[in-house]
Amino acid sequence: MALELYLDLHSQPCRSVYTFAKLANIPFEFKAVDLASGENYGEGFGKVSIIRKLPVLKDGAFILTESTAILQYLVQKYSTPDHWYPADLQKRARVDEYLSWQHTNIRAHGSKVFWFRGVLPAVTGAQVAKEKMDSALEDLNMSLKLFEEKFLQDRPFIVGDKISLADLVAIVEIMQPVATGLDVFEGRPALSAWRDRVKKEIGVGLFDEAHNVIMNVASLSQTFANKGLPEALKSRIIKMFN
Ligand SMILES: N[C@@H](CCC(=O)N[C@@H](CS)C(=O)NCC(=O)O)C(=O)O
Repeated sequence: MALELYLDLHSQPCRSVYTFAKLANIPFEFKAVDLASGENYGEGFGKVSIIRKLPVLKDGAFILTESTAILQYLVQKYSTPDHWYPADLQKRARVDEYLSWQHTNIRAHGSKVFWFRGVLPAVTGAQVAKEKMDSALEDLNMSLKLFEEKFLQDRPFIVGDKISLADLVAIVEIMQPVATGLDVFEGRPALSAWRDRVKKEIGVGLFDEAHNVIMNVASLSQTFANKGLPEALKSRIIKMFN
């Protein structure tokens, strides 16, 4: 039975899992879950995961949540090329270090900027207050600075000469605020050069395929503007907004 991946490609962790599964030629069934309509809060998805977040992997009766755990599961189950998640203790630890750091840094900050610039104005009919927006952008800039200075330094990729899961997860996250028209690469030549290398390794076709829906942020905003936010998401988003 083919592996099932429950995904919505508007989500960064879903895009990481999707892109990696495609790159590694892992056969899977794409189980689309529409986060914008709150499908993850429905009865059907509740049987798959009570956490109600994507992505989710289902391998027979085995269900796994958390994108980084899913990526590590795929690497091990399909014995993918070593560079993705090196067997070398310290190189692997570098990948793990980034995968642990990103959740509350680039991913969280990029996501906030995405909501503030790309979605909330359409939903609420108002721009996010300047000081809130400035603070969100400052957090994102700080994360990107740390990414360059601590994780990338002068190496082609995070662990050295070869692309790993860490680079894949990082580029996908960095594209989230970029989808709102924010050029985070401007004035960052090292980050731009790294992005080009990562994109080349992934393949421009697959990269664009994975990012198509998020690049169409106007359509997502319109969906929310027409239908409102799913109830369960609304309170959390409003907290972020206020
Ligand atoms: N740490 C989790 C985060 C999962 C997550 O937050 N997924 C979001 C999409 S990016 C989601 O499903 N949100 C639905 C909701 O909260 O209603 C991972 O890496 O998989």
